[in-house]
Amino acid sequence: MLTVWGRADSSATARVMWALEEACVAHQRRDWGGAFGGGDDPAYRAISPHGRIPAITREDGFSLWESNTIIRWLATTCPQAELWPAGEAARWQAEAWMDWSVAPGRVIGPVRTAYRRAEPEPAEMARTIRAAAETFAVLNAQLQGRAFVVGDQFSVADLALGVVVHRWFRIPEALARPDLPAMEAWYERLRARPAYQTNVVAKASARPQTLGMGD
Ligand SMILES: N[C@@H](CCC(=O)N[C@@H](CS)C(=O)NCC(=O)O)C(=O)O
Repeated sequence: MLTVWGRADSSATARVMWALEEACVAHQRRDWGGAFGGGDDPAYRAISPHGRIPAITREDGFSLWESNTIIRWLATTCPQAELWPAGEAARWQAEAWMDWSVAPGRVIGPVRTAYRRAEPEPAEMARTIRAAAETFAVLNAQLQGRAFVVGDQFSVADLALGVVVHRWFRIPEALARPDLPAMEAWYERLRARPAYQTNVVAKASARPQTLGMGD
């Protein structure tokens, strides 16, 4: 059985848990990182060199770290899950969007920091939301006329980007988050997937003090 090391409310762990459930791969999760600690454990560092979560291990000694790399491994070792889009062009576009997925991850953090302050500053909130919206607008444009990130097939690209988008839509409306209609329609399609609900929506919402924007 595959073991995922990571706390459930971590975005990177949620991405891997979601992918495993989409691919119907048997797995168990061990709470790790954050308040659970373990990141500095030398045995854990041997499988995750930076001590970050998540990592996966298998009884035969195989292990892997970095959530998008774990998703690539999963898509390759479980071809029946059809997580790689069909065709050369779509397959490599999916790789590109996966690599790009760090960009929205970077801009959502400052938004969260700004409105979690004891005394939030409107100018900082507006500036960080504007910067985030510019990045998410790129994804919105890509999703115009497409059901999923690289076409009509759900793929690794959706898995790489779906978690951070949940954080975007958790920004309260009152903070003037601009409308991104194609991205919103895609988000609704993701929300209709049970594995997304269980591993992303439900887990992020478990931390109301952060308005559902766990890290
Ligand atoms: N690029 C890495 C990011 C890993 C990462 O920064 N994980 C965070 C949680 S989302 C972490 O380990 N934080 C420290 C901790 O939880 O102890 C990935 O996608 O796996």
